[in-house]
Amino acid sequence: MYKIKKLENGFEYIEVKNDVASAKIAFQGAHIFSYKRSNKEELLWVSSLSAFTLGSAIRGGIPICWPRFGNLDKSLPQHGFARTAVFELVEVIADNNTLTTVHLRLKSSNETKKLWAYAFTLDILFHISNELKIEMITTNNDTKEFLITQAFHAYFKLSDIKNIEIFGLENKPFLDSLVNEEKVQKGSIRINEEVDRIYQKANGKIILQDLEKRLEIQSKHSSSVIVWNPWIKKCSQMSGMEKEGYKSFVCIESANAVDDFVMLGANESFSIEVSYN
Ligand code: TA6
Repeated sequence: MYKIKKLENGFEYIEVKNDVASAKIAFQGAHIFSYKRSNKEELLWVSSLSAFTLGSAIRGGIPICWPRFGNLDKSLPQHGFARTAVFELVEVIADNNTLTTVHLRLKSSNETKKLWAYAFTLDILFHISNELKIEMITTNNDTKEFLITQAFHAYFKLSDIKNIEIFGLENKPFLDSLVNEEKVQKGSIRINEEVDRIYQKANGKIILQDLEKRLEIQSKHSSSVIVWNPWIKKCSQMSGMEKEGYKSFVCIESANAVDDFVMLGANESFSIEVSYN
């Protein structure tokens, strides 16, 4: 079952409910901001100060960074423009009571071409069952090739940042974005300061352990993973962020970033996929 809902300010989203899970997905940015398995807690963190207005990205959930991750390319907004663009609904498929697929699409327009002069189609498919799986498919409808970097910028809800441990990135090289230095991960990851790292060659399973709660993150066609927490100072300076928000989320972002960029020729497509289980 699904319903299209509208906040008083006209902000629209789709609410999905089936026998095993529920989800809320905003048309703006194809931005999922709630996923919950029937017998489990909410997976995604959303700031209580987040805007739900057109033009500003929701602080939390899973923002889609496209056609750029980060701010290396100054010609585009940080994390690209898809997260504030309004997607159209292609279809909702609910073949049975335990899996619902929501298909949203963004096509290039005069507006997007003012920012990025290419013809494209961006399809996002959410498979909502007792796991959450998301596919992001870029199609180059242009006559010229283009480059993309991208990410599922997922904010995971925590008991407390001090309780978590992240496995699966041991011995992986990473770019420490805070000091712009290449380093190598030693052991598992615990967070007790600001962290902003882009792991490379990272295409294995990632485990987020939070006390007895265990989340498995598996991606396809992606070998970059960003781990981010703004900690105290940065958190107090960010838009739509609670002062102590850093205590209750961590971002683990499956991506194509830095050297793991994607070059797409005319009429070619590329799909990145992630599942949370
Ligand atoms: O993914 C980590 C990061 O790139 C950080 O550097 C920080 O800027 C974060 O994203 C949030 O970015 P935003 O543009 O949503 O404020």
